[in-house]
Amino acid sequence: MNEPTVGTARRADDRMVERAQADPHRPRFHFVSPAGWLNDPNGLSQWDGTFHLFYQYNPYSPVHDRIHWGHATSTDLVRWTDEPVALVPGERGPDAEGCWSGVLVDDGGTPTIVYSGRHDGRELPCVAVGSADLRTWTPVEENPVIAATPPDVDVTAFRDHCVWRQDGRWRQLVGSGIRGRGGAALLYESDDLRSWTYIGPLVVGDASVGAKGAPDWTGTMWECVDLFRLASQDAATDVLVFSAWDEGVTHHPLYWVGAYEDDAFTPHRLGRLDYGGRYFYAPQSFKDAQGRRLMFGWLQEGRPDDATVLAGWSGVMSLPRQVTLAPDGALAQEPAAEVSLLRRDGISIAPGALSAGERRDVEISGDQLDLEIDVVLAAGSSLELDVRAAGPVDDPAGERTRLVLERDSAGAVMLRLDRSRASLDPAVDATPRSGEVPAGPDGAVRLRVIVDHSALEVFANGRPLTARVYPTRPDATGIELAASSGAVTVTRLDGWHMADAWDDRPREPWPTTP
Ligand code: DQQ
Repeated sequence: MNEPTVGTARRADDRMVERAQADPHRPRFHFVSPAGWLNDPNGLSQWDGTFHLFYQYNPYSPVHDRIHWGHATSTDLVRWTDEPVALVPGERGPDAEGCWSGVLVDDGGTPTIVYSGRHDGRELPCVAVGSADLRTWTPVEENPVIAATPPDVDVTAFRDHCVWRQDGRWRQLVGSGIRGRGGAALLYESDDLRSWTYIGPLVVGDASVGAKGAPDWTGTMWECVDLFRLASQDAATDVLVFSAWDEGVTHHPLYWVGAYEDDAFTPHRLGRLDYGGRYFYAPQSFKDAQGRRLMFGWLQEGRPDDATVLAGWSGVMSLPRQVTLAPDGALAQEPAAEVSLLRRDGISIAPGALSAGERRDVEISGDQLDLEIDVVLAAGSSLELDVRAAGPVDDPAGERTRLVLERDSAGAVMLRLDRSRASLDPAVDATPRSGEVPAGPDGAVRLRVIVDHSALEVFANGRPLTARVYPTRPDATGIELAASSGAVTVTRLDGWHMADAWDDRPREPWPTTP
């Protein structure tokens, strides 16, 4: 996303919903907005058993403009009901140019949103209180509740919030950056969510480390900061997730694993949250009633803006992911268990050993699939898994999205996404993606691949790679396995068709109370 625009569109294009529903690239079991624009997940929470997903939303057009908060609820995290739009930019005042990202907290029983109000081209923290059913939201008179950025700090930007209770008081992080240094999370404290005291920077990055745009470059501003504690068997670790931003460019989500103590966060290690980079951007997480740390992120588009406008919709919400601490101290992610509620008509096969150069069709096909594959890679071997495949493998008129797992002679395993032949449309993004996969000495990798039209979510031993693909051929539904080198053994392949999460009723850009 480039620097968001501030336009004045207030009238929906009347065929937008129809066009959105007819688009073959629109996912059928990921959450998408009724039509128009969707970006970050906001206000993730569970109240009396119901999950609430709010999101950055433009109900008028599929462009980032005068952002509202859309709202949907679910009891199982996969089938969602549209709720009335929660926040609408004011006619004037601190959020007249948009209600940007934020969180939902329980203020002694009162649902309360802390968000970034945009006005005069900059954002400041605002608060809105909700009715008991979380359907009606009223911005408070004190907005903006923090009227200026901290004195004596030359910030690159100041927006997005992480708010929690600590020692009987509220604490808040605001995403920011310090000019000439790097991204930052700024710490505040409050008794009432309305009046805030600046404590100082919790942690500041160093934008001079690494090449600008490298996959782990921390950027000049941190969007959507999210601080949480994760417990493993014998230790608790603090995690600070942020999305690295620089001069209008949304780079990628990263995380620090470290220790939060005494108003400071000591980073121990930096990790890439998702190897897809900007295709899993601005994530937010929450702890559900079972104690799981669940996360959603925004899958940005990979086709040009004019194609998106024609399509009538933009932006996909990821499936819910459970985040845990991996044995190597990094984060592990898997789709939440509820995703399997949508599985239908499974197949279970054990393809066994594949010799170098051998290629096999898998007897499941489609554009809504969930695959689980256990593979053992000998040193120097690689497995190719083609999804959304049409045509013979060497056919220039064919299409195929290729995932490659390769193990080098030293035993290191890489996951790669090759979209160079994913679409015959030359205008869509085809840049490759890759990242390291932790694997034991036996080279075993558990792969989970979820295909939902243009949305692709892949997990290799818990490391995710998310992307978008736009095949043009209606028959681009094939699945193929191949060993491109060395000895590869596929010990298990389970696959399912995935049911639609939506019925065929047209969705309303301005949903009414269900
Ligand atoms: N999107 C929001 C901002 C946030 C950015 C605006 C990240 O609050 O920084 O829609 O995608």
